[in-house]
Amino acid sequence: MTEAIKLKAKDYKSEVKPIWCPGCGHFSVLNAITKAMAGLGIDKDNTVLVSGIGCSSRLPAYVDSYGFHGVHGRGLAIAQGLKVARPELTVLALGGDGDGFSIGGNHFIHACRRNMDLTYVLMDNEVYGMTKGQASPTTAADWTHGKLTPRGSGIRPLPPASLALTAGATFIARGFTGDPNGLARILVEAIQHPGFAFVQALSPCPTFRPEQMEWKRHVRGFEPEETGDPLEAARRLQADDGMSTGIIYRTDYPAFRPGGAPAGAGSADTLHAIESELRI
Ligand SMILES: Cc1ncc(C[n+]2csc(CCOP(=O)(O)OP(=O)(O)O)c2C)c(N)n1
Ligand code: SF4
Repeated sequence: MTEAIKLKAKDYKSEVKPIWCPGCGHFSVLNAITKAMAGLGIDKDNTVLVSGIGCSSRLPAYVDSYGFHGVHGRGLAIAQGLKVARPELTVLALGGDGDGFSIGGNHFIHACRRNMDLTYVLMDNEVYGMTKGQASPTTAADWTHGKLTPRGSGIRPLPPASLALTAGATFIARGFTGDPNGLARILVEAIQHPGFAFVQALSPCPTFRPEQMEWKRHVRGFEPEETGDPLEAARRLQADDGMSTGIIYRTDYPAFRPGGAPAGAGSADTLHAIESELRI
């Protein structure tokens, strides 16, 4: 019998060279994903990376597995359809904060509550990079940028992890591209989680948000790291400035299967309690 050859992270990279700007955080997300795939010994032939549109959404082309570079904001819709049709596949959906929370926001909410067994990586740089620096749903209200938002958008940013918690995601984590090993560790756990795993990767855009290069001075680990209590997770997120990293919340809840309510599916009471705790 021949022994399976253990692949290294570099073996999961395709021959297509990324065209991201020098210093873009998305390079580190690519490294973390390929490290996680190698760590788990993931079978390339049974793995699909699905994305929308944006600089971040180019990532599937750079991984040597199956991929689908989809339509703007529709990565999660495609990924969930794929998982229904081929439940045996490992499915990762990826994209930016513009892709996932503007045009794709509705899909995100329903993906959280549907709890299909897949991983969603939000590469969050708080800007539309590909289209030259418009404010996104995670951009601070007072961020000014040239002629596009000379006085800021004036709109409060969405909190990704809190939104995921309220909508019912069963695994929620935040990583930082300045710590690709930490991000890879989170991704290993996310991919193994039997439900919808949401990973927010803080991924600076040096071209349109050069000030984000300072994030490395502000990120820190969540203390204590993880809870399975949604109200405790809500309290911690409420007190957090968005710069704490690690696994925030993980719970067991039956993953979606087509054809009816899963055994153990509960009521909306918990989600309502989280919502009032977070006041969003
Ligand atoms: C239907 C549609 N609307 C708008 C666009 C233009 N568009 C392309 S990428 C993008 C936003 C990308 O930002 P984000 O998802 O945050 O990714 P980043 O480029 O920052 O990695 C927009 C608005 C489009 N391609 N299709
Ligand atoms: S514009 Fe920003 S997000 Fe896009 S590749 Fe350049 S640094 Fe990365």
